[in-house]
Amino acid sequence: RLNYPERLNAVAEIVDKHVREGRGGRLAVRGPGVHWSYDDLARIINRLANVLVGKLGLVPGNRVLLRAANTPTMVALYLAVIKAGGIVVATMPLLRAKELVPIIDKAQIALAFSDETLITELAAAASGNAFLKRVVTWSGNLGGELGSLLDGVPDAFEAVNTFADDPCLLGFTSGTTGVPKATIHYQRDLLVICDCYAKEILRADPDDSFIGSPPLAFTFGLGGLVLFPFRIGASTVLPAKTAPDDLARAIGEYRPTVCFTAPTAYRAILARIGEYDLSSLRKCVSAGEALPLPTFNAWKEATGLTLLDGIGSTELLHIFISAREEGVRPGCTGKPVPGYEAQVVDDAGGPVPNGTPGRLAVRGPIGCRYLDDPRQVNYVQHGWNITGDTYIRDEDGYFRYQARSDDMIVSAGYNIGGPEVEASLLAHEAVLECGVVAAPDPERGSVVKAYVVLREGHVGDDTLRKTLQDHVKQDLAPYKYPRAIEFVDTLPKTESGKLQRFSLRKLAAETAKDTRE
Ligand code: 3UK
Repeated sequence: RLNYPERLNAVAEIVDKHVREGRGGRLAVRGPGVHWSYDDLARIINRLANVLVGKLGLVPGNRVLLRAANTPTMVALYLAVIKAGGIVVATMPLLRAKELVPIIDKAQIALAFSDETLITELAAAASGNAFLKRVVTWSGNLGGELGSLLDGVPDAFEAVNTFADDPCLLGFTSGTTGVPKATIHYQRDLLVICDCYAKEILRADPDDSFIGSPPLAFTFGLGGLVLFPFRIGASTVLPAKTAPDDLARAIGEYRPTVCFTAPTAYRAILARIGEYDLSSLRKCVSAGEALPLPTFNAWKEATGLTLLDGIGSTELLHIFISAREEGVRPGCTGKPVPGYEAQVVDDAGGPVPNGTPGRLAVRGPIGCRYLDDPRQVNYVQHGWNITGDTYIRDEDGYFRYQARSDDMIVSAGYNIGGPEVEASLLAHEAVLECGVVAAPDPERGSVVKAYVVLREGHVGDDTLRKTLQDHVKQDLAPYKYPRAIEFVDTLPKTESGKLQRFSLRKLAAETAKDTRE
């Protein structure tokens, strides 16, 4: 399956191949004002690669920062850099100058591209920076400064004859503390995730059309919205906006068949499901955080579709444990993706028995390689990738998520996973969203504290607090119930759709301190 030649340029395999083999007329990219065939896409990539090499002096191995929402130009630039043998560093659109600086410095970026709408923070980061020499902007589709550079540039560009193990992207992790970590990925990795996860689990076909919300700077989005569709000659849809409501409307408008987003977006769409036409969808993938059983059930009931849960990471590029359409075990993430092995281990790295919680260890065709980072030894131990998640493997080989290992709540000697309590709360009709973390407590060390966003029409008072506590006590081992419940309007989320547990924990610690004083 993964016998790639020694020399491999991923873009030649995922875009040019379709042109070469007579499929160039097929649809590749749709978006506002854009309807590109594979012929169009290949030509645009070639022209951009000619700009990169001919006008901006890119040589293979150079790192190029890209900054934009998920637009057709962003996709084309991403692939042009790789076709020219460069290394892409894509940044999350919402990052501020002070968050961009460490990325520029760590990756030693000399050349950057930015959509005009996102230039302010990049310009601030670039000013006085020792590495960044040139920032090119564009507007709309291939317009503005980039458009001028494209004038008169030839349509042909021979893919740089890279090695399969030449680096082609640096994925920065969204860590909450310290210097950001950059994970190195190689030309072949881009094909590996298509040929393992997408081919064996997702099983889309060339007539499928993909849509979703994760930014391309998040490798969940890169795979789901670019590499997976293009590998098989299917198409991708890039709507202007991708908040849950916009995504749901775009599904009605473009009628795509495959959707990639995070559980929180599926919940937000469910809350207003009557307003949308989702009838074109046939496959829906959920990743980024645990998929609670009530969300899985509600999606099934509302759409008839099985949400395909999968855990992936920036370190391993994409999903390595996944549910599959046949034999889904709701409440579990699933089984290792073909090509990968997974086990649950103790602190010494030895496997624990089935049914016992421990650290998730994974190995397969892609492994974690940080760029010049002492934290490499934390992620890779004895040849296994330690993802930082606590899991239980059951008798049948299904992996059940517990929590990020750092997030496990220890209360009066019990280990409690916040996500399990969240899933229980979400099954109650009053609860729209929730986050469960440890709050410091003088007697128990910590107590379970829930932050709850209510659905319209419910009032957050002591009666409801008691009702929710009783609900959890009925549903789970009683010691897991949230001793503290706070009703809030929103929960802090990252740009990739993850609950910021760190912020909630901090809040819980501050509140606990205030009430003690
Ligand atoms: C958590 C999940 C439970 C888990 C990602 C798909 O999320 C991605 O990458 P990140 O580097 O975060 C990795 C961590 O996120 N997680 C992700 N998916 C699940 N936890 N169930 C899930 N289904 O803690 C993991 O260690 O941001 C996801 C594809 C590519 C990705 N980069």
